[in-house]
Amino acid sequence: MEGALTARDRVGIQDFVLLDETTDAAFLSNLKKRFSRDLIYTYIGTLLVSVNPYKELDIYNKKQMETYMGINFFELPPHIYALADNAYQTMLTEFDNHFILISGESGAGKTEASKKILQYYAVSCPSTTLLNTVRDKMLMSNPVLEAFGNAKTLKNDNSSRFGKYMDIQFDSQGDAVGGHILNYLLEKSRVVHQNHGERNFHIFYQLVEGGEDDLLHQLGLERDAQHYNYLTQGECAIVSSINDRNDWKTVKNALLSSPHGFFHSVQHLFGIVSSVLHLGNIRFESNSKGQAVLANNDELRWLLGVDARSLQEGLTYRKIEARHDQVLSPFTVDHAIYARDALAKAIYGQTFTWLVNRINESMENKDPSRKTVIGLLDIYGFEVFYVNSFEQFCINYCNEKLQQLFIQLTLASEQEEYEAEGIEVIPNHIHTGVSEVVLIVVLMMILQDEECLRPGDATDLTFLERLEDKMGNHPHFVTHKLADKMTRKTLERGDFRLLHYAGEVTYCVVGFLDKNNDLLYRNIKDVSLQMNIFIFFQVATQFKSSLLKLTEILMAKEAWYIRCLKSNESKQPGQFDEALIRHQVKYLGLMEHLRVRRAGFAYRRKFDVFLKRYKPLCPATWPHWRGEPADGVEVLVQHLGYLPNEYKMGRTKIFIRHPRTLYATEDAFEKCKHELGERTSAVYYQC
Ligand code: AOV
Ligand code: MG
Repeated sequence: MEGALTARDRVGIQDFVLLDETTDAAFLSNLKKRFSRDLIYTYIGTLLVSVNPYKELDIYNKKQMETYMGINFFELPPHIYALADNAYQTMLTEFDNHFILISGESGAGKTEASKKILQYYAVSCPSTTLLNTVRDKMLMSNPVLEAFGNAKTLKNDNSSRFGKYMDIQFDSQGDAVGGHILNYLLEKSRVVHQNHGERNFHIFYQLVEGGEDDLLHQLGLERDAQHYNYLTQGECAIVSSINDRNDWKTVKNALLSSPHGFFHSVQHLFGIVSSVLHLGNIRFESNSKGQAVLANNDELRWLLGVDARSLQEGLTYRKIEARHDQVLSPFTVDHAIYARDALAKAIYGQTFTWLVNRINESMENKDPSRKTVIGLLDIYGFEVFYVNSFEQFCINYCNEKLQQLFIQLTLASEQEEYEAEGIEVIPNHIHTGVSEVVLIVVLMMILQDEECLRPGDATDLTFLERLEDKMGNHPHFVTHKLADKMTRKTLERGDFRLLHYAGEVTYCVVGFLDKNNDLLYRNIKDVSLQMNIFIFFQVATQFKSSLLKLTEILMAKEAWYIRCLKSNESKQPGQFDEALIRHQVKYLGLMEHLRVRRAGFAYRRKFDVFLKRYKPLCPATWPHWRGEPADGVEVLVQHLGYLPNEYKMGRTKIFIRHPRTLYATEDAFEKCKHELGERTSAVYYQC
């Protein structure tokens, strides 16, 4: 006992469910104690809390992976491998679908977590040479998509600028047989504009810094990021934590070495990337009539597969359809720049979609036999900058939606399950209603679409005025008219503030309608069609419906959660910023989750599943129980000496209050399995 207490004191408690008191202070103190010993993982039941260490820890090697393979969740110290393994084992034994929801704000460690899980499955699943190729493709997809979809922001040097949901498909033996990626709303505006201290997508710098002399020569590129308008607006092309040359090699190898050479069009891909850079260097000047003309046209010849004349025309004239005719109306310089940037964004966005499609084709499972999946969700985290625009609006809405899903799935389902099982346990009032902000944002999106479609005089400001009319008095929505009264903080005209679950964010409405429309001028559209580029309308609404679909996909699966916490804002190892972490613990609802887990039962299993596993522990249930599974479970737990307050029998499941009761049963099972040898597992898996 003495020894156990000392160990607890030293490394903290591995599962918050076992904390003596469920106060914020106790929670934070346990987290801090563990963090100071590089123990970044802690459980709340089966939920995994992870604190970003901002340094490499020696806990992700093959030996560690092997240690966690096939173990019971609570047997070893908390680890992301334990969660990955538990989801995998449960999928195999119960033959159903699962997903792992990884959440947390920008820079908290979501993408790293999803990579660790993928690597774990790559190593731990049984393998054959054929299946290795599927696995390689899945692993290979990471550096490629990160190069094209991630960028340095002020929050994170490798920030995901798209949402990613990846299904890993397994056959009944547990072999990974296929994969599929769904991607969400790439932040295309970054292609043409970066805020101070931020960069464009990694691939541009990788190509310019790391590309071989021959390749750069063929593409007409200079080996100097400073030469490109689209790479220098953030004034930080070189970042000490990023090695673009090395990353180039990794990405290129991933693209070229992919099995079956499905990336035969790699050269074309780099051609498109370089076209975007050349496009960005096209400048315009005003002629004597105030019309835009190209100031330099030597860049045009480097633009892949596009007729230079029609592009030049498209960038400087607008084609208007008259009754039986077409009229060319000249652009001003501002319009021309707008048209150029719109084209660059469209090209890049479409290239990204093309990449995802190629990766999906290569990972496609050709075998129609039954399979189960584990889905991995890694999206862009909640973010607040000095100036927040349409992109943050969409990203934060997405996080708000997922937080709502988390609450719905965990707290509400916990309550619903107890109710369905006829068990009364939860004294706390749990708020499970639709988030206020989600409702506001949906209304905003409807109004925004209306404004976008309104001919004539709709502007960002008229949109904001309509918002004020509709929602002027809403406590979660504040504009400059009401700012002083409501929050005593002033807002600029053109700003509005939303009170998100993770804090308040002030958005600048400038550019909202335009970014939502994502339009290309008519004749630029014609040019883009030569490159097979699609045009999207009403971005926010489309995003909303794709998130709705995602929610449906997730709701049909069994959920596992990883909640990532950012340890400090300066991306430094060893710094535990208490205020920052307390804030995240609060808005991620971790204390609420803990209280619910404590009020209820830490473990639950269907009667038949529980009986299947543990029946060797009781002579009356072994080798066969002839009656109802519930009665068998009752006989079994009586035999094991469970006290009445340690468990409850629901309608279809047994609920065990405390993990330690289960540990004891598991220990007994392991011992018994050992004694009975192969026979037990054979019977267990047969059922
Ligand atoms: P994010 O995915 O949550 O942010 P990342 O997973 O990219 O955040 O993590 C940010 C950085 O933190 C990484 O580049 C690593 O340097 C470090 N890091 C995170 N997890 C670990 C870990 N387990 N061990 C060591 N270092 C880690 V965003 O995509 O911006 O929302 O949109
Ligand atoms: Mg990320």
